[in-house]
Amino acid sequence: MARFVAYGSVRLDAVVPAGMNDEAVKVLTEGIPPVPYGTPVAEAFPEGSFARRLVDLPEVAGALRSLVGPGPTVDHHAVHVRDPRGGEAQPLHGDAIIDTRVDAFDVQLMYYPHDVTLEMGGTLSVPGSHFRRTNESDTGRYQNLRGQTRLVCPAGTVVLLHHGLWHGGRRNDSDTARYMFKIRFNPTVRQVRLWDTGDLADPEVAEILSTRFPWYEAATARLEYYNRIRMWRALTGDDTFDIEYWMTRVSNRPRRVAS
Ligand SMILES: O=C(O)CCC(=O)C(=O)O
Ligand SMILES: [Fe+2]
Repeated sequence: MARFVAYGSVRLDAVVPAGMNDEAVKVLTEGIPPVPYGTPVAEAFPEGSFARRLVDLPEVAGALRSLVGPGPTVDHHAVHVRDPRGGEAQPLHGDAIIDTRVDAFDVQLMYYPHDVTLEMGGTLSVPGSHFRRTNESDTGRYQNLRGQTRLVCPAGTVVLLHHGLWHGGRRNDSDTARYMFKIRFNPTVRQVRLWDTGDLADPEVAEILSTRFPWYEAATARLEYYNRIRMWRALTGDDTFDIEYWMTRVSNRPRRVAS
């Protein structure tokens, strides 16, 4: 969970079995019926449907349970195809720049049914960018950022993204269409200690939350650390958690009146 807070995503390689990956392209091409915002998963994806089997896979269900909790609803879902020799990349963007919640977050599931090679237009993302909710056209001006990752993955990979993470489908320079199925989940419970918290006191937590990415500048990176601490406090319910006193410093508002 600390890694998710620092990086803004979690990647589950090849968790979807080959049989389902084989079915996927046909199912995704035919289309998954759209649902209105806020539809419970069980209603959005009927028992036995492809999407339901996908979200019920133990690794996927476990990660979703830890991140958004039980009974999430579907915000929207979409199939994204990067056409062979498509000629263009999608501009870098965050999906939710107006969403500045601290104590709740949405999760975007991205599922890749086939191997994605470097040429195939895998989703580019910028680790640690999810707290920078800048205007979409400002974000889109960046062509490449140090530390960005362009997804190369085996068939059946699922990536779960924080709603603020900067990302974009890359240009597909191969002869094969690249498929990706995305589902955005909204929580319906408070996102507090929903995961296995047995190792909360492990010093590695603070170390992971202090991860530095190559695009960070020395001073403004504190904005990232500060926002991670804020998110970690919300996730754990521990209002005393801090690293290097970053949050303590900026919340120091003495009430005592000098005599
Ligand atoms: O096609 C892609 O890799 C990314 C599409 C996208 O931006 C999204 O699903 O939010
Ligand atoms: Fe997007």
